[in-house]
Amino acid sequence: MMMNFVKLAVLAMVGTTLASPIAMPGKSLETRDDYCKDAIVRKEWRTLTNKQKKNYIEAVHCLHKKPAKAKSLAAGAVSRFDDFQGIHSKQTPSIHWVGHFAHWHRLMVAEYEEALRDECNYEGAQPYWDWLLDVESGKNMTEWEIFDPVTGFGGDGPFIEIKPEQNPLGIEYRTGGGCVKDGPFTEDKFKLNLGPTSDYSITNPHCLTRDFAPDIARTNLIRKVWDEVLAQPDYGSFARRLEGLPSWDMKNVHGGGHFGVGGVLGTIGDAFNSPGDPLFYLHHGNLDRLYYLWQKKDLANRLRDVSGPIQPFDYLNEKAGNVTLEFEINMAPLTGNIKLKDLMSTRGTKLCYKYDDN
Ligand SMILES: [Cu+2]
Repeated sequence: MMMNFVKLAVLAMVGTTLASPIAMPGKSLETRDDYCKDAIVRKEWRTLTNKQKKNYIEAVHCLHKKPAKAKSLAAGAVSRFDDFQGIHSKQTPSIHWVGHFAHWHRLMVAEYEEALRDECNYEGAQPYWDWLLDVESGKNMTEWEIFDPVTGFGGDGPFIEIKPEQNPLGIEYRTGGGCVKDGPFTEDKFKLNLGPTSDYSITNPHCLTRDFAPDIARTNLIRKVWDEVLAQPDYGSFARRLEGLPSWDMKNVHGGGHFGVGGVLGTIGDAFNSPGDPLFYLHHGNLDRLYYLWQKKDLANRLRDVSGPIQPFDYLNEKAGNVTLEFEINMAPLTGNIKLKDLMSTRGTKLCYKYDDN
């Protein structure tokens, strides 16, 4: 409601022809959600046509063939696709269970989307994956459209036995673990160069793995948890509920996607190397959509509301303070420093996209 008044005020001030971005003197930009006028529209994967799906997958392959630009960051990176995995790997210890979790990943997905568009002629927006639809369908994971070998990302790997000490999160029912068997990202077509160890100075070509854990998906990717995230009264509690805990004591949608698909041995379940699975960007696209849906419930305030610890798990601020709008995310050398206030709006000064359902 509040936002409608703000919008009306803006329209009254500048007239009704808002063809180009107009800076509002005296009004800080982080409170605006309509700065960019030609926002691209992010859609749910299954709503794309087969041609659009093909174009997206081809653009990912294209990025995977372009030479790396950020070798100073991870010398083992070979491709532009690796660049993004490298920046996440390097910063993993400082971007999870912190106040800037949602903004950091929002920016990463947007930069990836921009690379697909600018460097690989992809004309669409970054799609997202609404896993609630799959879980609620009651179908087996192997039948979910997103894993289709022809129109999706391919499915599980073959089952690999593990020892209990390999499974600190106690993921009980797994069906895979090996190299993805079908679809566009099998070993012959697509190799990861960084990981699985933390030495990113070496190039280590290996396959994309998946290790479906259907019970993790089925119990975490549910509307009850989604609604709990949406019901949080402020950003700090929102971010905390979004990430949950690094255990299954609290069901959570972030871990549900990573470990439901990645299990114990799958790439997307590896906290450092998870962006090696192209599905990462659709999962985080959906989490970003959730962030926007939450913001929209009280947009005027939530375009300015940030908090949460600078240091991981430092919810009592014993080590450092909370992030503020002036807090800077550093994705160098992929992007320069960017303040949280420039990432609050998906249609602000830095970002320019929206979602199909809001
Ligand atoms: Cu992450």
